[in-house]
Amino acid sequence: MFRTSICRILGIKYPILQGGMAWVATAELAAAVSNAGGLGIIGAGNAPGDYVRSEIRKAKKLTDKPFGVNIMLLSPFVDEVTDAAYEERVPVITTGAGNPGKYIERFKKIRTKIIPVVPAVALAKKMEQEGVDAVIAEGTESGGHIGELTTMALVPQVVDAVKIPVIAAGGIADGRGLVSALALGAQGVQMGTIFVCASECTAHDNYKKAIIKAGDRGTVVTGKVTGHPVRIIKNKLAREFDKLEKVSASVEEFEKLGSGRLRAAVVDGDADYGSVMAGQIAGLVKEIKPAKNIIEDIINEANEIMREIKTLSKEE
Ligand code: TUI
Repeated sequence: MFRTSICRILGIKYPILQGGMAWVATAELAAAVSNAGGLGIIGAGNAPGDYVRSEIRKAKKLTDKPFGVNIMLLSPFVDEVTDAAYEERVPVITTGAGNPGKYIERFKKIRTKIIPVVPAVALAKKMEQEGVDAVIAEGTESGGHIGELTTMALVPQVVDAVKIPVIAAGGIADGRGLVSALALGAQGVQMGTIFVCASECTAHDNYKKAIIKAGDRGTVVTGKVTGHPVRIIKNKLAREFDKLEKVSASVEEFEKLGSGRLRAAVVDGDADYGSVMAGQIAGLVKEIKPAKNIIEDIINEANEIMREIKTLSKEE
């Protein structure tokens, strides 16, 4: 059960992708997720090509299963990161924060699967025309840089607009989320926040604790005026962003406040003034456990729900 088209396309056991989160999604996390039957993804974020290349090589040593690299298209190093992923023949590329159009042809030549994140129907259609293998329809419930539409509204509209497989992301962290995404027509899910709290994730413990402590209203969207809104856990940094918003500060002031803050949160464990990116589903994340247990718990719960649904459909 749950062996969808995306499992066949990517060569994975379960239709579960791990978000390629900047700083957070290192080779260790990606390999653990791939070893557990999902698709682990290394997050390139704003890192230089050499760093990404060494993470790819590390992941190859840690797993013999397929894994991916997420290329963050706003990165100043996007070209060298793309070169590294191409030269290392990474099996799957996901992209975020932009239109990957100019990189598609090159990866298609070497049969790398390419899966862009799309925040709206128009980009999904465009990507399909340009020959991508699938799209990730990511709702505004997600952590980090987000679009405007909710997962519930976005996913079925993208599903209806394209023929390629759609992967749902945003607000998903358990079996209920997986079954819901499949009900909306998705062929799989991508999850970020829950995998931050995988034991194998190298993010600082304070980052993980902030997610575990967060409730349903524990996140906030910052930096809307910059054109790149980012969802983070409410903390002192979030309040500073709020102050800037109230005085209609310039884009430069927002960018200055945000600069280096993700690294501070993930690497140094600064949960007060760091940018603790996490999705609205943080309230559902209660513990740190191995990636294998995260995935198995999700699949078991999803199977249980499917059994319940079948019984329900037989009742008058
Ligand atoms: O990319 C993400 N999430 C991210 S990237 C990131 S690093 C960052 N930090 C500060 C500011 C900006 C980035 C942290 N989290 N998710 C995938 C995603 N892609 N969300 C939204 C989009 C997106 C937005 C617009 C994808 C395409 C797009 O297209 C615009 C166009 O050119 O058509």
